[in-house]
Amino acid sequence: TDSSAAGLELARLSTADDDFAARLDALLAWEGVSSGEVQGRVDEILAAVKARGDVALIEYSNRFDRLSVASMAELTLGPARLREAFEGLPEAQRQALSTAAERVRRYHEHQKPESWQYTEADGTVLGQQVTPLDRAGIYVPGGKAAYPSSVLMNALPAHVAGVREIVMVVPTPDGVLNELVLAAAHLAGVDHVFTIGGAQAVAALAYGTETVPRVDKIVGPGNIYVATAKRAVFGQVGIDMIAGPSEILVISDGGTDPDWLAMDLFSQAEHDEDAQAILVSWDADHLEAVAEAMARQLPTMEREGMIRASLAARGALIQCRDRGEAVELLNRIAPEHLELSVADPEAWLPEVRHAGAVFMGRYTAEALGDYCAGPNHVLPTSGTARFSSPLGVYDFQKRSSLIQCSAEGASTLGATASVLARGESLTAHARSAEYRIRD
Ligand code: HSO
Ligand code: ZN
Repeated sequence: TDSSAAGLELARLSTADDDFAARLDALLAWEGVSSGEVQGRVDEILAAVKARGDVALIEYSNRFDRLSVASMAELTLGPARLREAFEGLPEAQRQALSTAAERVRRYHEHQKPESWQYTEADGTVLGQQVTPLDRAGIYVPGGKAAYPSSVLMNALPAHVAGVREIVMVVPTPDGVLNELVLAAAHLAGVDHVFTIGGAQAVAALAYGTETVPRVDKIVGPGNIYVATAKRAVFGQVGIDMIAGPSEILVISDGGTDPDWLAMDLFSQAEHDEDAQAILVSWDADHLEAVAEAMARQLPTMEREGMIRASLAARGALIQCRDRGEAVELLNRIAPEHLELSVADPEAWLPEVRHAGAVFMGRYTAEALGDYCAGPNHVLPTSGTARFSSPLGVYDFQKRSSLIQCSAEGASTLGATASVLARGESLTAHARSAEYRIRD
């Protein structure tokens, strides 16, 4: 790490350096593996909840969240309690949360895929029918990591998809409820909430207990125990992607206010000490100005320590030669968030091949997308935008293929199927097809 502007510990890279490729690799490296010890403890918790249900759930919740409950009723919140949380909020928060929910809902309505059918020349109808999951489970972390915005982002796509029942789990360390989280659950169509967390909550959702209904898919972020538990129950239920630390890549053409860019980078860095904030520009003076703005603004940040730590560990300012190199870099990085802080973002778009979300132009701060613009903020991290997409309505649906043969279709297809079946020596297949051949 090099010091740039005084008091700012932040790596400086240049594509002109001989060791650039190696330094970039080191910067981007992220290993999200859990230790054998965590694995062992998670396996034990999963097995206990599977075997003993509610009793185990209550024991673990009392132990890990320092509670003293005797029944699942004390760990259950119904729709009335969620509504009450919403109604008890100050007017400004109620308004903001409602606006965000409305925008996010509308965006996801656009994502709804249509079922389709077409008819072959022989009269056979073929198609695809889209159906929602019966039940989805939303994991919401407890304490400081509990983001009401994430409740909206995880639950609303499920709601829009038509999921019949949305179950939310959220741990309440020391019994403290987060009213904003409950209010967001109310707006997002969550049916019931259990105040449980950790691997035991994942187990309850995956296997079901006397009280907690078994779900078909578990989504939502969590700590290493939650992530490990989700990996372990995958197959029994569906899971969303396991997210790594949040990242942003900002590309600036030099025309954006350095203070704005400094704050955009900070907004990612303040999430977590492993979060990553990278700025790329071909304008050296501009990079200097942003570094200066960062050094100047840092002491005004409530999370100064966190920001410093993540910038020092994983942040960088990268000087490139030109726009073409910036495009190459962005596709190499495949960032979760890409801010195109440039005059003509539309012109860049055709060249953006890998990015979770693209924030186009100087006015489009990631923070707006994090809360309320409309698109989902659950995005592929750590370069997985190469092969995956934001959380969406499609994650709460599945597709069934449809075939309805006409008599003529069965006859002509029967001939083809028969030949292929005999080639595989599967006689029943062949004869099943052949019965339907008309002579
Ligand atoms: N940037 C985060 C989302 C978030 N930001 C929630 C604030 N609250 C995930 O990409
Ligand atoms: Zn954020």
